Amino acid sequence: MTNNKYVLNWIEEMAALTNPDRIVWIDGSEEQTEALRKEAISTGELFKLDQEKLPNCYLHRTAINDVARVEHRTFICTSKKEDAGNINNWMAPDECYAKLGKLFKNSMKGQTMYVIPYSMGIVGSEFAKTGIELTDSIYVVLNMLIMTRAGKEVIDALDENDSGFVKGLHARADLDEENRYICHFPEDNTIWSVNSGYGGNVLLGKKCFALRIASYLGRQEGWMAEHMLILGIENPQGEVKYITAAFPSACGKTNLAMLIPPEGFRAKGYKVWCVGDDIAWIRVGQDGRLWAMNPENGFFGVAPGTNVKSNPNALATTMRDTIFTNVVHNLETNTVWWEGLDKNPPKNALNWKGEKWDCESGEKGAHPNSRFTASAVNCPCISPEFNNPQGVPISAIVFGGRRAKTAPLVYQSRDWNNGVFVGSIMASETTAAASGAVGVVRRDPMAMLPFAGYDMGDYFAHWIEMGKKIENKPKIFNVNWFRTDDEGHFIWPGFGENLRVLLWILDRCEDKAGAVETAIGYLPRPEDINTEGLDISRETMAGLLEVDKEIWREETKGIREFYAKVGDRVPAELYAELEKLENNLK
Ligand code: OXD
Ligand code: MN
Repeated sequence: MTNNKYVLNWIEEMAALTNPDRIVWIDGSEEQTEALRKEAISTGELFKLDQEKLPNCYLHRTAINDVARVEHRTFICTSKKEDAGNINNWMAPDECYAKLGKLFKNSMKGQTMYVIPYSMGIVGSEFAKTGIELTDSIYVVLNMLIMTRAGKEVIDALDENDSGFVKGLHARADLDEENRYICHFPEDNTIWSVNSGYGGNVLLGKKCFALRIASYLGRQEGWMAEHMLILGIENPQGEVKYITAAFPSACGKTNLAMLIPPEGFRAKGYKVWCVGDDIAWIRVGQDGRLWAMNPENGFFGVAPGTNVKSNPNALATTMRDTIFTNVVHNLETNTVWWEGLDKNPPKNALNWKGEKWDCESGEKGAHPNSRFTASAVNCPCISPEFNNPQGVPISAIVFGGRRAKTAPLVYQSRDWNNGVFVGSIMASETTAAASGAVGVVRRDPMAMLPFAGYDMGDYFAHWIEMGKKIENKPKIFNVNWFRTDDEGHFIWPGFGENLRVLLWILDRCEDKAGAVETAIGYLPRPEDINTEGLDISRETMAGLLEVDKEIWREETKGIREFYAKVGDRVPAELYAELEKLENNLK
């Protein structure tokens, strides 16, 4: 497939370590892909679903001890511990290679090693990057073929003398939880993942490369890899403006990325276009603006809760060419189901573990982290710019979290550094849906807590530095769709209605909307947000936009504690912003 000796030598070395019976290059052809599906079906790794109702759709079940990302087993292996920082787990590279080397040794004996050349971004574009994943799992191959641009064209586009590709090695080995490791060697462009078969740990192009390794590269090369969706809003005049947004998990990120405007706005001609639902690679364009591109080619979305109301576009996307993982198998119709899809759980069905499932038992049928892997091109609202190698110009950056009382529905930061501060203090409160205590504040700066491939303080400093290079800076905002009343009910209707807030944001970017200055930044007045057709009183809007100084004074204490935990590389600019906030709250 290639004469690139860096590629060939590395594969030879990894094959000597893992000892597969054969090595197969993935070319991306339909013939090879179909042969792999057939093989996976024959071994029970995949189940073919009803091909009339769900063409080219399959079901997979992971091991029951292997259903989510394992942050406590995820390591950043830089030669100096301080470069990985206080937030990441760290292991010395030599120690890690030696430790995992033992786990990889002969792990592919009797099996095939698949070589997947893949591109994050449009193949051959100056902003794309190449990776090669070696894996013993057909499930990984088939998922990578959806989530990335993979196959022969990628290796053909790699220069013979290019050694800068990301080297990913994955083996399921024994799926032993105690020996599960997801390790990153940013100084070597290398990722090693062993003893897992769950997507987030093994689809190495996603979190491992496109966030952890890429954030490290971005800092060196002067760009940013962010855990952000990208969406375009088209107004009735046909102009499209783009927003990127970062949210911690369980805040409806994929739903926002594929938002359907409320009826009245649709009638006027508003449209929302999805460019990406999870990751944005962002750089300064020649025009002095920030440009964002989605390095992925598909969606690895959470299934439970996806339904015709919450996200009709995602649901439509999964109707073909999709791999479902750990959802309910409806045996009557040979289709799939998950909690929150509809009110008709199947009577004759298997749960995510493959056991007979009684929908009246009160036990969940789908795993709460069950997933769909679906092709971006099948999304009804995929942006016409999705395949533009330049990406799209960004008007606004939005941060958000799940806060019952603290953060108002929306506010605008004062300037770039203040906006970086707003991103750095991002947090979510735990919900009853997650295990553990309810209402505990978890800090998750820029939603990057488990994804920054280097010290978090340095990461903040990189944001500050980037600001100096952007002539036409996007404005930075914070949203909170999750304010609750005293009975714990959500006040803001959310879903498609969130467009109303995004429109205020875009208007602010063009100085077309009003705001008042408060202790935390600029807030809309109730009348600044278009609530036409919405059953929400002015008082309720005023409540959603309230900033309680007492709660915020408490908040600043939590921020100080968090900064102390991040360590001594938190830039002075952010401490200055924190002091300003403390003074404003006096
Ligand atoms: C994801 C995540 O799966 O952020 O996208 O955990
Ligand atoms: Mn994510």
